[in-house]
Amino acid sequence: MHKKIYNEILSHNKIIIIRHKSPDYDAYGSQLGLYYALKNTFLDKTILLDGDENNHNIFNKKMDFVTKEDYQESLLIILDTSSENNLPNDNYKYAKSIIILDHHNNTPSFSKLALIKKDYSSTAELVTEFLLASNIKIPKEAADALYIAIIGDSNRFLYKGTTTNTFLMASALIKSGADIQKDYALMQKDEKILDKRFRGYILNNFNIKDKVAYIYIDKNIRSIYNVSDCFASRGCINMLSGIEGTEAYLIFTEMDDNTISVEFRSKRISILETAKEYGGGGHDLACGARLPLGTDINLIIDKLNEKLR
Ligand SMILES: [Mn+2]
Repeated sequence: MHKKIYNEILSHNKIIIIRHKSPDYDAYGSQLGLYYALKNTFLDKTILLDGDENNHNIFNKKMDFVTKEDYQESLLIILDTSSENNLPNDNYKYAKSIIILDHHNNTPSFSKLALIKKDYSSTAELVTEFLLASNIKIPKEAADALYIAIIGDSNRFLYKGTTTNTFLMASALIKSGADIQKDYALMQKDEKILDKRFRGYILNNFNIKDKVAYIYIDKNIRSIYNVSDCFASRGCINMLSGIEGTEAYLIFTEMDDNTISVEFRSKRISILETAKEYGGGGHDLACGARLPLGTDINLIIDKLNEKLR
């Protein structure tokens, strides 16, 4: 599979690299890591970055302005998602060819080349493995981006996907020049005062029903604390971990695009099927979905409690 992907890259002069919308460190880091590595090796190829931006972009590199015409001429590489409704826009439909590299538990239906390793800590782990297997040099900028991505998704080698291979890849990245103290410092920026206070709001206002802790964040609360939708949902979900007597925790957030985002987390029991029932996806213990505004969230909580019983 590595060889096939390598040949596909070789045979295209124009390459667009994207990842899921509302990018986290793994999405951004994989995207930029692959970008810097390919750019460094294939000097005559045009390589473009596309996708929505948020404050997880600590990489000092902005996305490009990419048109539908660009897509029509390009090989598209999609990272860290295999699900069409999780892409930043619909232009993937026009791409000449598509490669997917992902570690989520979904089966893609729209690509001829997909490398999916659902047991991997991060997409960056499999991007690093691909680069090493293909003898593509990993320049320092790429090493830092990929290292941050692995750290972000594994929560510093804490989560279940962390294996000997994760450490091998991290080791290779440090050998390639990743400055890990600088990377940690980048990830640990001070938080805005209102962001901190918003965390307090969550801790003071969450609900518990049977085995599920949850909170519903509406737009009004977001505007009082002036927090972005991505911070309120993904950025704060860990605030509800470790509550005695619970098995799972959820944050429902009214998003800027007028959907409700649900972040699902579970301590032990897979809840992925429940996320998938609502059109979402992800991992067994950490997944997400989008719901139309006005959805009765009690139904989801009841369904989850059934599962956890
Ligand atoms: Mn990921």
